Amino acid sequence: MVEDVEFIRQGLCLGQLDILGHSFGGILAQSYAVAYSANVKSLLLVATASSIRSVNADLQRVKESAAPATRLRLEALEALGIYGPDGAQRPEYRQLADEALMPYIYINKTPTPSFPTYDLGWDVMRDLWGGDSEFEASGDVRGLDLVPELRTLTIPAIVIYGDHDIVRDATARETNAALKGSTLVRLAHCAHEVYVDQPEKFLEAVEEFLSLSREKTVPLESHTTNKSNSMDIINTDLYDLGDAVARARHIEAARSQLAKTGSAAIPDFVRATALASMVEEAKAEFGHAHRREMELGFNAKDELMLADPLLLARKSPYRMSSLGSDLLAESGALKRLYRSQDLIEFIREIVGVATLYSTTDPLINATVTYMGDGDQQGWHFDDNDFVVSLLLQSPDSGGNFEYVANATTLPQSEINEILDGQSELTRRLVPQPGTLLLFRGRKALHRVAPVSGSRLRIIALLSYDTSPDFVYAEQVRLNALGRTGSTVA
Ligand SMILES: O=C(O)CCC(=O)C(=O)O
Repeated sequence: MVEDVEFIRQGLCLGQLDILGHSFGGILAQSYAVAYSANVKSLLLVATASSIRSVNADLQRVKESAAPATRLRLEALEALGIYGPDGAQRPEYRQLADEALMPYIYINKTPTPSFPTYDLGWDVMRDLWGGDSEFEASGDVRGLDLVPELRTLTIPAIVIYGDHDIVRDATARETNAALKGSTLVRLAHCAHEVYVDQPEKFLEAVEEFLSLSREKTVPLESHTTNKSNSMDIINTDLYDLGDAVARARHIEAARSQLAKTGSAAIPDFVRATALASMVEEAKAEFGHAHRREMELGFNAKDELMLADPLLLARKSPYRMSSLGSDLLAESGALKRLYRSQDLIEFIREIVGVATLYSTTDPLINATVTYMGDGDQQGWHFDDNDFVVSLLLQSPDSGGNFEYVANATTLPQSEINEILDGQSELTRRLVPQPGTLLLFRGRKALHRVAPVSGSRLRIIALLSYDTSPDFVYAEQVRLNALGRTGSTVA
């Protein structure tokens, strides 16, 4: 199919193309862009996916949400074989599959269901998609995963989908994260046929994207969240992430520090002007931060979850104030840095994971904590994979970051010593303002030692996860921010 597109491009003497692909067409558009990137000016991906893994997860959700009787009958027909002797899908199966799919196809303009007798190339469909179920692609497309190759592209791209789409948030975010600098647009009240359900909003997004991508000097910016250009924030004098050699050197240095010590400190990562604006932003919101004074357990993980109940019951003090992410402006330096694909890709390569995403949690994605005299944050493991901290302001003294890497597999006696402040494994860091600090908070037992003096310790905490749809438990939001919803209580 990719070769067919190229054949048509050449046959029509077209130059570089703006390619828009919807649904399966989007998979074809991505495959073409990967094979012929030099021929693609921009990529518009609508209600689509970048891996069959995600397609199958999307379809599974659709099937699971069908009425129980429909689902049972679909499965019974699947066991019998969904293709009839005429080589087409059995009409009853096709009708039930359409019924299950319909709420995800249109929500505004549901056409009168007529269930036409499909006159398609069933043989092609069967080879390509598979013959066992409409809800699992198991034919030739099985195993297709464009994500690694999409990461190598530098083509301007937009990913559009609906909030009622077959395509789940996680699927759209997978594509958005893979395509450097791409824009993500989630249309409200809109299902899979986005151009039918929300034609005006769809066209507006497409037109704005095309006009921005034509003005080469204007950085692409999202309708929603992904400000792509953060080079005015990152200190490119020291960290020129646009230069492949320099970038690889920084990644290697941080990676080896992480492997040796369980954390990687990247000093002066943000420009002095950006740091000053982040401090100002954080100070301006201090009055809205949630104050907590409580004792909490250390949130045991992995093997430690089976530890002695007495150890699990050990608590440490939390005295601090935290600002929810919803109170930081999306256009501010902190949020822009947090959401920047430049930063996310940089961290992803340092920590050596296949995928890394900002969290979809509305309250805990980029947060700020403030600690005054006597404040501290008790020993704990994090729920998400990676927290990256950026110290904004040092206190007069104290407030060191203490941690023990890979603590989830330590003997219980060692955990007791860590909690008692007696373990020799504990490392202490005194971060400086502007230092980006990476640590595997899910595996490292860590705390912030008591602060002293009148000057606040102010730190930004940027949460990332290898899964695109990570959100924190309500109890975590309640403990940290005193609320679970996005308005101040
Ligand atoms: O404030 C810090 O330095 C560390 C914060 C922390 O422990 C966390 O985010 O889990």
